[in-house]
Amino acid sequence: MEADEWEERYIKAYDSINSSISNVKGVFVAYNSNIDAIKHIRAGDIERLLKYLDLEKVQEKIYSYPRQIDTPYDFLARLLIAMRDGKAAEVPTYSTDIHEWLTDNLVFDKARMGGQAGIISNLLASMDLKQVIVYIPWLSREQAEYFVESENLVHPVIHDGNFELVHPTKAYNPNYKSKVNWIIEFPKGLEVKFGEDKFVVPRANRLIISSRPPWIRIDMNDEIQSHLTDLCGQIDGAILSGYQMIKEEYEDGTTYKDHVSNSVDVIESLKNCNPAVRIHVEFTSIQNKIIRSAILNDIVKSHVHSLGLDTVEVANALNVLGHEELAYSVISKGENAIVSLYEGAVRLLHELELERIHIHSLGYYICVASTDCPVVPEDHLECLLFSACVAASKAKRGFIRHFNDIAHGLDVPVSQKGLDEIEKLGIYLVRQGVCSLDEFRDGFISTPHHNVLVNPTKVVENPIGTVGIGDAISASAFVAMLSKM
Ligand code: 8BR
Ligand code: GLC
Repeated sequence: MEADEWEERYIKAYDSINSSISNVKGVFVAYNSNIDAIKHIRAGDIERLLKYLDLEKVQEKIYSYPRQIDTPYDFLARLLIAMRDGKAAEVPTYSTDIHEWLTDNLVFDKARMGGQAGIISNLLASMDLKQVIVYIPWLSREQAEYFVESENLVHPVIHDGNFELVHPTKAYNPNYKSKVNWIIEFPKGLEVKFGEDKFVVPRANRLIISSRPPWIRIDMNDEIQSHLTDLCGQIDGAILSGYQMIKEEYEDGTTYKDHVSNSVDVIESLKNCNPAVRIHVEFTSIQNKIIRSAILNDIVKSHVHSLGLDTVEVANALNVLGHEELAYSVISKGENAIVSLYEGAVRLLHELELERIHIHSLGYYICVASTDCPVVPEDHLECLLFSACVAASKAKRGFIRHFNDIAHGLDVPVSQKGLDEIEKLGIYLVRQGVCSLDEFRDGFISTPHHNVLVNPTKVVENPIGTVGIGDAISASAFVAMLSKM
């Protein structure tokens, strides 16, 4: 299909979801929210920071590739790597020193809602969904103020022994502190001088320094958990994220196994009283392979219906599931990376016993759905196009405050690069005898084992920001799907 035919389909998809979205009764969202301190890197910023540091030590750190941030050297090394490659990265820090150093030396431009669950619940509430029930285990007073003021956004609390749903600003615990992450956004084309070296940033992207204070726990208050079944009639689906924060061992003697099992209990209680409920997990970058494997094998596999992730995360997932070669080929810049991505998606769908897996990349999405997925492929494709429209609107204007704001994404043209990429996958699938080129160009392919949906997206030339777009894509496609069930 040509770009102009896709444009027409985009308009149809937007109209279609606009009229079906009110079918969704409600969505439950947990666990992670934090405050994002956002800094946009401008010309001269890096050179200024480097003035305070020993260049040779920074270079050594670039070679050793720090996996956690303890010092300004670790920070500069990971920032220079991310900028040089134009790649997104998220690196944890366990001390508050780096926060203080950044506050003194870099100064943030603005503070925003951060964390996948925080970003997603604000987006869905702003999309005028009937009810968004968000649960954050460490909701502090300051954090609560970052939730949009909207009547459809509520948080469970126990008041005088009664289970109630109230706005997050009425549900916080005054004893809790806030988790602050640093988001360093860098623009495409920025020239960076590093000693004798010079490079130009190839793609706008961001580095996240994720603070991991010791009190962070991915678990649910027992009393609230015992009332989860009260929500059964009020929700069609749940979006869960934040599992990357699970640690191998805790100071109180518990281990990741306790937290994994609590997470599974929550999922099972949500499903028990309403078997039609759908569970989506938003995957992310997880440095620790034991935790990454536990999330996939013990939480996602056989408990969860839907998984959302980007291409690097697909490679990471394949890697811990024993498909190292395929993982490598997904992130290689080779001609056939998109073919490997598709093969990887198929493997993840079947091995993790999912109903759908939605992969977003710059320029196209691939979604593989099981044959018993309750949404027909034609409708499912509309959900993906709708989510690309959400992404384009967010990249272009930086915010979505009402459902109608999503329509701004329609003005962004379909990516020619994306169309060229997916054509490579089409040729491969035709060669394999999976479908004809015409069928592929229609965007959905049915096979006896699964259905495949592939679409080009709308890419904003100079995005206002990139943080949270992946969350917006996955969440909006998932709720659009709920609206079509
Ligand atoms: P993650 O944050 O999970 O990596 O997801 C980011 C997603 O945002 C990408 O997969 C891509 O689809 C989308 N995106 C980015 Br990055 N820049 C964009 C842009 N300029 N226009 C539209 N979508 C974009
Ligand atoms: C991760 C980060 C958070 C950021 C979010 C955006 O959850 O920890 O800081 O807001 O990703 O996707």
